[in-house]
Amino acid sequence: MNLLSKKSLIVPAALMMLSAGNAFAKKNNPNIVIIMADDLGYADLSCYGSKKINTPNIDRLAAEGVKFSDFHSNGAVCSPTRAALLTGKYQQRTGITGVVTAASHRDVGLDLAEVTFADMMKQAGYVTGMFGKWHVGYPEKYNPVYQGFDEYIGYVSGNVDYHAHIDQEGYEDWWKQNKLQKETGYSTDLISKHAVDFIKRHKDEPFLLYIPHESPHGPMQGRNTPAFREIGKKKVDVKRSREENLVILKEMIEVMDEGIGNVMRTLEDLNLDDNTLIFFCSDNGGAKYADNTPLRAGKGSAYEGGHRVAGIFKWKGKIKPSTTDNTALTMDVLPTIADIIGVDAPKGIDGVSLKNLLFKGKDLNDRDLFWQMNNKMAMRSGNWKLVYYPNDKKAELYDLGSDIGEKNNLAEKQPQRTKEMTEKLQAWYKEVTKDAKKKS
Ligand SMILES: [Ca+2]
Repeated sequence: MNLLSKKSLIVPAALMMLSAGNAFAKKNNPNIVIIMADDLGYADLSCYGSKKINTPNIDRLAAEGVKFSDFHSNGAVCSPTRAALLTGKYQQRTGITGVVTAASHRDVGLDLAEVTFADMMKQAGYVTGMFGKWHVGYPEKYNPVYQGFDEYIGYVSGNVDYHAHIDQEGYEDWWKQNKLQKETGYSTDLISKHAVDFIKRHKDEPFLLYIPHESPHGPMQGRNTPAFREIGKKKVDVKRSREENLVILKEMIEVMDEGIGNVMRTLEDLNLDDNTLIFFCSDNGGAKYADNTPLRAGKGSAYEGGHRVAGIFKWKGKIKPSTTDNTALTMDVLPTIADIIGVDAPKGIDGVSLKNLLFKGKDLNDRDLFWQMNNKMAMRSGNWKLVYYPNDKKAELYDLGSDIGEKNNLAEKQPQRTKEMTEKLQAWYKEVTKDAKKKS
């Protein structure tokens, strides 16, 4: 869809008619809630093995839904995964292949011509709200309200001071719709509060609620950590021991879990939980203080620790509680929603619907999956994992079935498989970047 045709969707009169008609026709369509943690370690939830961090509410989502052991973020850092979530495509097609940084990317953003899941659902008659981190464009013209979200409160950078709401470069960064607006509070609590308020206000109509949390991305700040960023000043580091930071990390994740619990209870109190799909994931692997056990490396890496993340879908009465080792990616969320609400997904997407897996336990068809971040690339074909460094033309091959920690490089023992996978990975990269203008 080009920019012109997308813009034609937002002609107010036409949209009002469309919304009214669809809202009536699809009154029983499920509400969709998408919750994304930021830089959460694979083992930083108790339901994924943490012995230190208590996440009873996310644990309940996992116990009452489908818990993936092999879910992946499309990127190993923030912005690329968000571009893939929003569009259902490999992010390379959108040009957002790296972090949209506060220092060097203040004038780029996700092209408005991209059709996001919010555009798709708005067109299907949903009211759409987003509370939290955007990170696919700083300028006002790339604000979420121009990408299908009726309501937006949050920040557009990669991270803000949790109290002062100032980005790494010293810019004020807390928005209500497309305007900067100061608000007092701890960002994780504000995000949860606005999400709950949105549900209460829209309980009588189908809604999409996107909750991209700041937690547990740095800066490491709990509810009572004083603000330390100031407008006009670049970020400063607070000196603390690793142990002190681990205490704060635990609080950051537990406060997010508490807010997710408030969202879940609000849905239950309003008798919406049997008509609401909730999805939870992280945007990439855990960073410096995270626990990614048993995976190798973490955020930014082409090893599993960079991109294998928690992934949970819950829908009371529709999804039978279970665990699955099917491999899925962030870009599968959009086509899954399209399939569930009965609309056509936008053309040219790469993700696949997980509906039959979620509802019927039917395994996904085999498919090759690919990652690329700066000078690192990776590919999965079943349990085979290729890690490739294009600058050095160096390939590593792992059998995740017996070596989840990617310790035993089999590239020399299996030259043919390594060669074939490398060629497929290179062909994929050529294809997904052929029409894309690189933005980050
Ligand atoms: Ca992140």
